[in-house]
Amino acid sequence: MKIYRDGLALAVVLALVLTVAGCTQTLAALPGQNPTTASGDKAPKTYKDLIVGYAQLGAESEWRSANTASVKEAAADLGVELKFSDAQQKQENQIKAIRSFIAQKVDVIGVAPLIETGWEDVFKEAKDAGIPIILVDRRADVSPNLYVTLMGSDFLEEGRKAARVMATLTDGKANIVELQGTRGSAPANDRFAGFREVLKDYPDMKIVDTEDGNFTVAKGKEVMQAFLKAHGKDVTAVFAHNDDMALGAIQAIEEYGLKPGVDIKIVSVDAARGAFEAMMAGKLNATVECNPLLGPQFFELALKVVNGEPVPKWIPSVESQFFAAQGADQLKQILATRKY
Ligand code: GYE
Repeated sequence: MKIYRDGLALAVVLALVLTVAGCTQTLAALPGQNPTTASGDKAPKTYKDLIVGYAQLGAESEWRSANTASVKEAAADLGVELKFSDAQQKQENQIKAIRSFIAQKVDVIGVAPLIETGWEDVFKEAKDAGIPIILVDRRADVSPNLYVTLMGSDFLEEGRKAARVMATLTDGKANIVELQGTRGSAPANDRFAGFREVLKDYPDMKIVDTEDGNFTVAKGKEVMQAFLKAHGKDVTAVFAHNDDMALGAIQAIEEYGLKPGVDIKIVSVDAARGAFEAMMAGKLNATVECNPLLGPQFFELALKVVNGEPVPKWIPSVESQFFAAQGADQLKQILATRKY
């Protein structure tokens, strides 16, 4: 019995140690950083001492504009010196921006990686220069020691939520077309997978077509037009990986002569202003929230990191979901409290 108990205690201690080691990381080991304050020989840095580079991926959606605004506003409020770059949805531009931040010897680099792959080399260059990388919004497929933390949403869960909402809206029977976000991006990969995970429980919900709509209104519309041309009135539901593509799809459905939200049920992700307006007009049925207002939290983390404080390896955003069925009055009230 005692052996069992001791063994159990050891296992618990080990598990705790492993959890802490796996979830948090101090940056004390990175070269070129302010040493820990514990030694007392250097005052901790403040926001006013910070120079931060932010490699934004583009301006493709309402979500992205809100994210950029949040980062810029927070930097101005806190007095952080921000070097901001917009890569216009091109990975090579993002890589160039990171290299230029390294050359300028910024304290921390924030990156919202366009796609998951292709970051290993440039992240290593940052690490060699002693500059910590914080991933904002999207994951990058790199060894975990090449970034300090990831802050952002659980995209898999967003995909699951969208499927559950769709099941309710369609009584578990639907011919779905899917507008995917940018191919190879973490949110597109995970929303795709999470949606299918839940659909396994609904044999009468079928995905009849799926295409990349690059998270934009224009591409969402174009792809939806092609879906309608190929499948016509067989389409009964749309899952759009973001609101902007759903708005494009709504235009295509109306031009085709059908009623979005009625003839074809539509569920998207983000919960941006445009989605609320479409829900109030009864054209969009539901949207799963994905929070872009990451600026204040990003700089808080950046400051902790340069001061050698431990931070969790992933900081998930807290999110909700909204439905046309809540009614225009309630949606209007909610919208009045939102920043995006
Ligand atoms: O859902 C979409 C944007 O990465 C979470 O990117 C973000 C996604 C968001 O373009 O609208």
